[in-house]
Amino acid sequence: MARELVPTYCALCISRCGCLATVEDGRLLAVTPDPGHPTGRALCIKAKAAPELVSHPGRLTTPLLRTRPKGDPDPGWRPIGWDEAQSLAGERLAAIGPGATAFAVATPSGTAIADSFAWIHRLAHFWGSPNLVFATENCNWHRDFSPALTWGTGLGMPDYARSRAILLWGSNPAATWLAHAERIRAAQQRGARLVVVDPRKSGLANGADLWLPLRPGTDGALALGLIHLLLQEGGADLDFLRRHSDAFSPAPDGGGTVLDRLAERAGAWPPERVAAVTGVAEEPLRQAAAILAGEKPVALYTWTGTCQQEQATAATRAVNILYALTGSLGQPGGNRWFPKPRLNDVAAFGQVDAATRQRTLGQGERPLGPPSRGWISTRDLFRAVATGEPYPIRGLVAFGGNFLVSKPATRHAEAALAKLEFFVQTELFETPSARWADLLLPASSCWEREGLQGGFMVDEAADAHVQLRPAVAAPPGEARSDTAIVFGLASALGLGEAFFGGDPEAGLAHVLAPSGLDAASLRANRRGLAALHLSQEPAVPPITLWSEALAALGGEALPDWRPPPPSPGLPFSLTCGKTPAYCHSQFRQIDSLRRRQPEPVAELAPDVATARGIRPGDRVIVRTAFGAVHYLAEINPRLAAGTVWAHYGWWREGEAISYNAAMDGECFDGISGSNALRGVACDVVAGGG
Ligand SMILES: Nc1nc2c(c(=O)[nH]1)N[C@H]1C(S)=C(S)[C@@H](COP(=O)(O)OP(=O)(O)OC[C@H]3O[C@@H](n4cnc5c(=O)[nH]c(N)nc54)[C@H](O)[C@@H]3O)O[C@H]1N2
Ligand SMILES: Nc1nc2c(c(=O)[nH]1)N[C@H]1C(S)=C(S)[C@@H](COP(=O)(O)OP(=O)(O)OC[C@H]3O[C@@H](n4cnc5c(=O)[nH]c(N)nc54)[C@H](O)[C@@H]3O)O[C@H]1N2
Ligand code: SF4
Ligand SMILES: [Mo]
Repeated sequence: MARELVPTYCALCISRCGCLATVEDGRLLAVTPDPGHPTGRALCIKAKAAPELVSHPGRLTTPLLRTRPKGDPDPGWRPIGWDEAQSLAGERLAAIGPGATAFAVATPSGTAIADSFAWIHRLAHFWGSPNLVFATENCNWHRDFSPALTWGTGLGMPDYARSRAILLWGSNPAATWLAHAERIRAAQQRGARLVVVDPRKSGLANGADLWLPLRPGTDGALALGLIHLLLQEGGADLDFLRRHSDAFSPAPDGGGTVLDRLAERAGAWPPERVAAVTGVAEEPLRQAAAILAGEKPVALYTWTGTCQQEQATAATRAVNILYALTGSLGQPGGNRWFPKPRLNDVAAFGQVDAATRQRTLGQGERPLGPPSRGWISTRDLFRAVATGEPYPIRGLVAFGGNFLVSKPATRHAEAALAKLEFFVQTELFETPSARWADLLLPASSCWEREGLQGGFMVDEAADAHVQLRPAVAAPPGEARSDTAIVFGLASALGLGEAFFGGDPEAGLAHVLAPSGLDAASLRANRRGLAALHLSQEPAVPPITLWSEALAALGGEALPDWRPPPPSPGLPFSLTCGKTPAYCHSQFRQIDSLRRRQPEPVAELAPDVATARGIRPGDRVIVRTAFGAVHYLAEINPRLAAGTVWAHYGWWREGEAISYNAAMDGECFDGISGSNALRGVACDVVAGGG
C-alpha cells in the first residue's frame, strides 16, 4: 500500500502545531511532529488522537431534520439530503429575516472553526444580522480588545527570543498553547527569568523563578500592589512613559499629573494590604517587582485567567498599566506587533450599517465591549428570544459552539431554545446545544478539509508564514466544510454575489491576493511559504494611563479593585482552567483522551480538604450560591490557600457535572460582559455518590 507523509498543521487549537500526517489509501493513520515547521517541535495528545476523531462512530454524517417537539430527549432526527436542507434553511431564514436572526460560532482558539470564522461573519454581516454569539467575553476580549483602553490595540506578541523576563499572568501555555510553551522554555534555557501569576502551579510554573499563588479573582489588587512597588522604588521607566504616555499630563479632573494620581491610587495597595487580599506574601511580591524593574525587556502574556472575572476590565487595565511601567511595550524582547501576511479580511464588519450596529444586543449597556463588534452573550440572546426584550429574536444559525455547556447558566435558556422558530446548527457531534436544533448539519473536521493559516504566532518569521492545510482524510458520509455550508446558505439567501458567485475557490483567491501568494503555489508547497507582502504594524502605540473613555461611562479612569460582597456559608474560592486532554466541552467521546482524564475532577487546596474532612478520591459536591456540581476530589498542594480548581466542559445525560451550571450568568463585568467564572465563592462537601 502506498503510504504518504503529508505536511500539514493541527488546527484543533490556537497553537496550530506543524505536523506530518501519515496517510494510506485516503485513511489517516497517524499525526507526528514536523520539527522543520515554525510550530512543529511538539504535538499534544489531541493531535495524536486525530485518527480517532476522523473515524469516530458518533460523527454526524448527513443533514438531520427534527421530527419531534423541542425538549423531547429524542429529537427524532430524519436524515435528509443537502439540497433539501439548504433550501429549507434558506426559506425559513428568509421568512424570519436578518433582524430577527442571530448567528453563533465556536471559538477559533479551541476549535478549527478559524478556517471559516471570517466567512461566517461575512454571511451574518452581508445579510444584515446585528447579532453573533461568540465566546469572546470569556475568551479573547481582554487579550485582543480590552488592552485598547490602555494602548489602542491588543496585547501584541511576546518577543520571547529576546526577553530577559517573561510574565505569565493567568495563562498556562503548557496546557493551552504548546508552541508558546516551547518558546518560553527555550528563553528560560537562554537565561530569561519567568514569573507566573496563577492560583495553581502547573506546567511552566513548576520551573519558574517565581510563582505568585494569588487568590482567584484578586488580580487587580495584585497588579496595583506591583505598580505601587515599581513607582515607590524607582523601578518604573519614567523616560519611556514621558515619551509614549500621558503620565506627565495633568489629570483631566485636576490635582496633579496622571502619574501622581496613579501613584496615589496604587499607594492604597501597600504589600500588607495586597497580602491580605490576594494571599501573596510581601517577600515574593517584592521579588516580582524587582524582576520587573531589573530584568528588562519584559514580555507579558495573559489570557483567560484575568478575563473570566467580574472585575475583568479593571484587572486588565491594572496589568496593562503595570506592563507599560516596565517600558518594554513595543521594544525588542517585549510585546510587539510583528508584520503579518497581508490578506483580504472577508468578515466585512464595515458592511454593517450604523442602524444595524445599534441593534446589537447589549450595545446600549456595554458600548465598549463585544457588542461594539456585533458579538453578543447567550444571556442577552436568550432573553430576547424568550421575552421579546429588547426586541424578538426568532432564528439562530450556529457553526459549532456548545453554549449550553460553555457559557454560564442563564435564566431563559430552556424557554428560549424551546421557543426559537428555526435553529440550524452545524456540528461534528450531537451535543446538548445541538439537540435543540431544528436542522442539524454535519461538518467535516479539520483533518478532512482544506484550511488557511496566515501567521503562526510564535515569532517574527513564523508570523509571516502562510500555509494552506490539505485534507488528509475523507469526511464521514456527506459531511462538508463549514465554508462550503456558508457558501451554500449564502446562495440560498440570495447573497451569491457577495460570495464570489458561490465559489469558495474564488473566495480563497480573493483572501490571498494581497499577500503575493496564491492557492496553487501554496498547494505545491504544503509546508507553507513566507508572504511576499506584509502589513505595517505600530512600533510603540500611544499609552493612555488615564481612561477618559471609561470615565465617560461612569467608570473609573484609573483601575481599582473592590472586595466582592460577602457570601455567608461559602468560605472558599472556586476557579477553573484547561487540561491538555480536552478543549472546552469537546473530545470526552475520544477513548484515548478519555483514558487520560476519565472524569470531572475538583482539585482542593490542602486547607480546604482539611477543613471539610475530604480525602483524595472522595466524591464531593462543589456548591456556589447558584448551583452544585459533582466531582471526584483530588488534593493539590500547589494551589493557593482556600482555592478549589475544578474541571469544566463536562456533560453527560442527567448528571450534575457541568461547572457552568453553577455559574450565575447575571454576574459579569459591566464594561465587557465577562462572566465571573473564576474567583466564585463556594463550599465543598463530601457526597454525591
Ligand atoms: N467555566 C469555564 N467555562 C468556559 C471556559 C473556562 O475556562 N471555564 N472557557 C471559555 C472559553 S476560553 C471559550 S473559548 C469557550 C468555548 O466555548 P465553545 O466555543 O462553545 O467551545 P466548545 O464547548 O468546545 O464547543 C465547540 C463545539 O464546536 C464543535 N466544533 C469543533 N470544530 C468544529 C468545526 O470545525 N466546525 C463546526 N461546525 N463545529 C466544530 C465541537 O464539536 C463542539 O461541540 O468556553 C468558555 N467557557
Ligand atoms: N488543551 C486545551 N488548550 C486550549 C483550549 C482548551 O480548551 N484546551 N482552549 C483554547 C482557548 S479557546 C483559549 S481561550 C486558551 C486559553 O488559554 P489559558 O488562558 O492559558 O487557559 P486556562 O487554563 O483556562 O487559564 C489559564 C490559567 O488561569 C489560571 N487561573 C484561574 N483563576 C485565575 C485567577 O483568578 N487569576 C489568575 N491570574 N489566573 C487564574 C488557571 O489556573 C490557568 O492556569 O487556550 C486554548 N487552548
Ligand atoms: S497544542 Fe495540540 S491541539 Fe493545539 S494545535 Fe498543537 S497539537 Fe493541535
Ligand atoms: Mo477561549
